[in-house]
Amino acid sequence: MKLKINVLIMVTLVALLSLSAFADGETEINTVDINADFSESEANTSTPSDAYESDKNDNDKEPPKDEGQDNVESNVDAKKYDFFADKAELASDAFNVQSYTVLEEEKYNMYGAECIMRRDGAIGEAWAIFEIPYVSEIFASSCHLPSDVAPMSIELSKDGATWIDADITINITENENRWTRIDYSAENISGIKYVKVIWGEEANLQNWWNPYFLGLYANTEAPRESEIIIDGKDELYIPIYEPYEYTLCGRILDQIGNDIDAAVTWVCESESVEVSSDGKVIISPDMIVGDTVTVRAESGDLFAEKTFTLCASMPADTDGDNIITQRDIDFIIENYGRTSDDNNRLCDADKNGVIDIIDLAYAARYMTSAED
Ligand SMILES: [Ca+2]
Ligand SMILES: [Ca+2]
Repeated sequence: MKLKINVLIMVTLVALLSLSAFADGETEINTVDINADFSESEANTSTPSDAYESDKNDNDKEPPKDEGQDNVESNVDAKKYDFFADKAELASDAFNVQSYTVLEEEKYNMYGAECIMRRDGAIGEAWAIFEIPYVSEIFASSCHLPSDVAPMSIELSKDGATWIDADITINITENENRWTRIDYSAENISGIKYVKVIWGEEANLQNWWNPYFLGLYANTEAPRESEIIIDGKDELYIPIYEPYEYTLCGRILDQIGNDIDAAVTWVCESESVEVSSDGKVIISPDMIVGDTVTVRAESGDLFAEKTFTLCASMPADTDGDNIITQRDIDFIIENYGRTSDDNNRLCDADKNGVIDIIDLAYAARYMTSAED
């Protein structure tokens, strides 16, 4: 019921607005059926949805146009962009935003848009976030009451938590007989996964639906190697009895933080350890506990360095965190009765070649009760 009332108010206001906007114009007065079933209109999303699917599969297109509508009047060449969004359902997150199917009689005023986003019936803060991994360029448009033009803003984020202002170019087009259109474009974006569209503060607090967001288009860049991460703690724990071998673990990330399936090459100049190019660490018998070793991971022009402190590990510490916890006990029990091999050798605390009661008792004796 409340929705219905809101809808009636909105439709009435739009009707009044249309009359006002066209009073001096070429008398294209919108006729609005105030009995129109809004919920049915809202539910009718099959066409825009189909259009979106079709757009997604088309690599070289213009924003969707209505037949006979001069939809794109922008100075921006929209051809190079892929369609991304014109409704809230396509957002990964949104606040105070709804999708609205543009009425036939509104389409001229809305530059031919079939569906738009607008505030969800309440003035004030409103935004929508779109996930566009590797976005490199943006083109967006909004439509404003001529008497109430407050440009939207666009923010960008790599992780969805920290946001920066997009460096956007704004082009405002005033039209005597239509709502004012604003086009937004931004280029040279890199390392970004999320685009946030934020509604501006309009002067007229009655017009909660203003502005209409017409759509978002974007281009993307190719993933590329951007950063090397060397995993592991700062301490390199060496089991007391053996085994002189560790494999360093490094990962290559692209510009938005996704793993790239490529190997790093390891380099280390140290007297305490030898490191093979694939990351295998051989400990010298002369190793001194407390020595530090700096390793370098390389891939192309990228590199990362990390300094480890060499420490003596505890027998029966099966996971290298240098404390004995229930996790180590569980792993010893899992391997109980087996002979020592590459996978379970750290369970063999006394190094007699078998994982048995001695190893379990040792681990139990030195277990730290708290997991931390
Ligand atoms: Ca442990
Ligand atoms: Ca043993």
